[in-house]
Amino acid sequence: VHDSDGLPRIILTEPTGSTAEVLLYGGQVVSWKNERREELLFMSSKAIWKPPKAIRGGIPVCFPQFGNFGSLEQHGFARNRVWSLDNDPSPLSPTDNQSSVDLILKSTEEDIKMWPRSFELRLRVSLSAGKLTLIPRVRNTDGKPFSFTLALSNYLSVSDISEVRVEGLETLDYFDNLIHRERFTEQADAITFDGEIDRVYLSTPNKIAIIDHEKKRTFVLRKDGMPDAVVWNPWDKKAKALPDLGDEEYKTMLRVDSAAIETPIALKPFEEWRGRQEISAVSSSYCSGQ
Ligand code: TA6
Repeated sequence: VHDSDGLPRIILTEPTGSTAEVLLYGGQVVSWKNERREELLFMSSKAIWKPPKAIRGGIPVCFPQFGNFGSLEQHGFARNRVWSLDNDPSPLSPTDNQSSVDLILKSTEEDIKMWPRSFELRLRVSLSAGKLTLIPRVRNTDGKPFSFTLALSNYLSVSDISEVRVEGLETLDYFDNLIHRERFTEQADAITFDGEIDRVYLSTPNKIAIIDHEKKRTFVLRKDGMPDAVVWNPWDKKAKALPDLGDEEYKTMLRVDSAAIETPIALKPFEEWRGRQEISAVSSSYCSGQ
């Protein structure tokens, strides 16, 4: 664990030389570099690395509420809390602690005032060659059932948003956050970007490809237990309105979240939900539709 700008972080390494950095603050991945030391995740140059502000970039964890789909603050409070190292990650298999870390956030008295349920939120972050895996788990440690919505907000670094295509969401229904969450159906071919987009795609397949032609790189997002996917780019007007995002930085980011939003996840007392997402970054040889 090493401590720069006052926020303790864990650095994961693996034999081919890629690295990842995870903060205890927010349980947030803030960097994932490939073996050529290229940063694969977007981090705003104006991100505010100071609690209680959420850091704009990497992979914020939105829990127990996504967006303002509920009564809590935007995106819940897990991303604004300091998590701890989880010394009892069972029943997940033990891992070598060089390329994997287990974090935990337990509800506090403070939290219970805001969201009167007691929970244990765990996150395993594992790094392997060309792949970053996140396994979120939520255990209901309360005496009564509760439900939650959740998202892993993957800020991906792209060369030029107008050169990016997303495959895997064609023909799906989505909520459009820009039009009072009205429901639409996606067209039949890949999504491209020429303006602000803020959508929650529903019941998506487990594989979504984000193809960045210029950087000759494709991200493949595979997910289980999180049926929905958020696609967000603020574009120019919103980017200027966000104090923690550079005015031009919408051009080099795309957020594609693994999420459970439309159908909140319901847990009985002492039941545990587990999700999984894998992001892999593959080179130019990847042709779409594979
Ligand atoms: O759908 C994603 C979204 O809710 C957008 O509406 C936008 O608000 C974005 O998240 C950023 O939210 P944040 O609280 O991180 O500034």
